[in-house]
Amino acid sequence: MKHCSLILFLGFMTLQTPTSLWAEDMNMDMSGDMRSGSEQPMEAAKRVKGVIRQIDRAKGTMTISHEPIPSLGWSAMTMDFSVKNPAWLGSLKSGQSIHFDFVRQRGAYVITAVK
Ligand SMILES: [Cu+2]
Repeated sequence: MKHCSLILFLGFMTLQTPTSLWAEDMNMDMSGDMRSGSEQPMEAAKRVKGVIRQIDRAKGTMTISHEPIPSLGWSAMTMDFSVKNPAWLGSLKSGQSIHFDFVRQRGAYVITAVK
């Protein structure tokens, strides 16, 4: 998670000047997420493969070791994801390999589908 955030932050800083030229148009479609002005639109879910390391059913989150995601500039890492429907956690267990889709929502990463 740490280096994801760092990369996003650096990406944001780098893009800040050119982005500001069209930020007003972008904000119309961006459901309030200030940082979505970077290269990937919020709506495009990313599909990735990973291994569940830990499940927190109380919080509705999972810790997952995911494979690299070149389109986000992420290398493989272990990080926390929220789950859109916490009921899914009931049929998952740590150690399990999954394919999942996720989006970034208000600074958190939310899994929208699990295969
Ligand atoms: Cu990550």
